[in-house]
Amino acid sequence: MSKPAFIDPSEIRAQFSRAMSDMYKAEVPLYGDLLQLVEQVNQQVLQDSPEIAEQLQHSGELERLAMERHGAIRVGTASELATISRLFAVMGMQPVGYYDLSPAGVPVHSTAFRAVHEAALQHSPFRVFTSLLRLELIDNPELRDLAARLLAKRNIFTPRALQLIEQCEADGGLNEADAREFVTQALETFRWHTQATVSAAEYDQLHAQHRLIADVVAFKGPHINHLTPRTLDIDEIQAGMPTRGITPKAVIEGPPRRRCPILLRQTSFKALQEKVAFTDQQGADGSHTARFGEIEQRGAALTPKGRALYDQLLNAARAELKEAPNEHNAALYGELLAKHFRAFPDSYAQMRTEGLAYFRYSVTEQGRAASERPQTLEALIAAGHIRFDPLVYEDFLPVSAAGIFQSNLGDNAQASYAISSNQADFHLALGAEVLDELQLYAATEHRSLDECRAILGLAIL
Ligand code: OOG
Ligand code: NI
Repeated sequence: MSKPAFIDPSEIRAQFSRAMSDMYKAEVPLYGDLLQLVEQVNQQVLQDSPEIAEQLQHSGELERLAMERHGAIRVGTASELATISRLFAVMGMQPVGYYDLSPAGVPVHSTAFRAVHEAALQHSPFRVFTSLLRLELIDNPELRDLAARLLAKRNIFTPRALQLIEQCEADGGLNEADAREFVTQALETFRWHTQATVSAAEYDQLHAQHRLIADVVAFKGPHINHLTPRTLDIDEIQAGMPTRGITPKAVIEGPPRRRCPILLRQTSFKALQEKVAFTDQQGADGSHTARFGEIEQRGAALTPKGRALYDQLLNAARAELKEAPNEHNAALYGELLAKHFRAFPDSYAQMRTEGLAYFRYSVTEQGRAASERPQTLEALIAAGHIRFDPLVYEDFLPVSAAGIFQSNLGDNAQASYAISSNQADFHLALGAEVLDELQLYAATEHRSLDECRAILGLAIL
C-alpha cells in the first residue's frame, strides 16, 4: 500500500496562519477591531480606485489581500532559533534577510521567515519577523548569568511538535492528519503565558536592563507579539484609529505617501499592559507590556539602485529633522519626507526604465492575438504586447523595525549599542545563511520574462 500523499507545505502555512490569527483574535480582542477597520478601508479603496483594483486583480494580490499578515517573535538562544527555523521549514518558510537592530538600541538581530517562490507566496504570504536576543549586550554579568540560566531551563516546543518536525525532515513531508496535528502543536510555541518564570524582583532587574530582555527571558515561550494585516491606505488607517479609541504611534514608518507605493509603510499602537503572575505571587498581580497592534501597506520591491536611493532620501529627511521623529515633530517630519522623496520617480514606467524596482512581465491579450510582433522587450511593451506590474515587497526595513520596537519600549530605548552587527554569529545560531531577498525578486522577475518568451515563441527577449 502506498503512503498517503504529503500535503503541500504552503497549505500547512495557510492553515497555520489562520490558526494563529484565530488564537490572536481570542487573546487580543483589539486585533479583531483592527482587522475590521482594515477590511473597511480596503473595500473603500477598491471601490474608489478601479485602476488599483485592476492591478491587484491582475497580479493576484487581490486574492491574498485578506490573508496577508506577518507576525513577530523574539527568541532567547541559538538553539531556539535553530529549532524555530526547522519548524518554519515544515511550512515552507525560509530565513530571508538580516536585520541588525543594535544601532537603534534594541539588543537583537533578526531575520524574516517566509515563502520564497511567487507561487508559494500567492498561496500564503504569511511571514514571521524573528529576533534573537543578544545576551552579550547585557553588561551586568550576574544578570547575564541569570538570563542564560533561565533560558537554558526552558523548552519552547512541545515534544510532539519536535517529533513531527523530525518526521517531516526524515520523510520529506507530512500527510494531512500529521499536518493538522503539527499546526495545533506548533501553535503552542506562540501562545501567551500569564505565568512568568521569574520572581517579581528578577523581572524588575531584567526589565531595568532592557524591557525587551524581560520579555524574552521571563516567560515560557516566545509569544507572538503582533500580527499585522495589510491595508491599501495606511494614512486612512492612521486617521481612523483614534475614532475607534486606538492611539497610533506618532509617525508612519517608511516612505511618504505616493501614487506608486514603494517598499513598506507601517504604523502601530502601543503595547498593552497585561496581567502576569510572577513565581513569588499567588495571582496575576504583576503586569507586562509586550503585545501591540501594527498595520502595514506594501508597495514595489526596489532594486539595489532603488533601495540605495530610498536609504539616501530617508536619511536626508531624518538628518534635516535632527532628532528621532516623535509626536511634536510629526508634521515637520512628514513635510521633510515629502520634500526629499520628490527625487524618487513616482511612476512605474519611470521606475522601470531607471532600474529602481522589480517587475513581473506578462503577455497581454493583444500580444497573444498578434500575428506579427516586435522582437525586443521595450518594443513589445510599447506595442502593448507585454505589460509590467511591480513586484510587491515581501520583506522588512531595519529603520522601520527599530521605530516599531522603540514605540513599544518607552523612553529609555534610544541609546545605541557600540557593538557592531554580527551576521556571522547569527548564521552560526541559525545553522544556515539567510537568503538574499534581492536575488529572490530578481529570480521572480526573470521567471516572468522566461514565461513571456515561451508564450511568444521568442529565442531571446
Ligand atoms: C518586531 C518589530 C519589527 C516590523 O514589522 O518591522 C516588526 C518586534 O517587535 O518583535 O515587526
Ligand atoms: Ni511587524
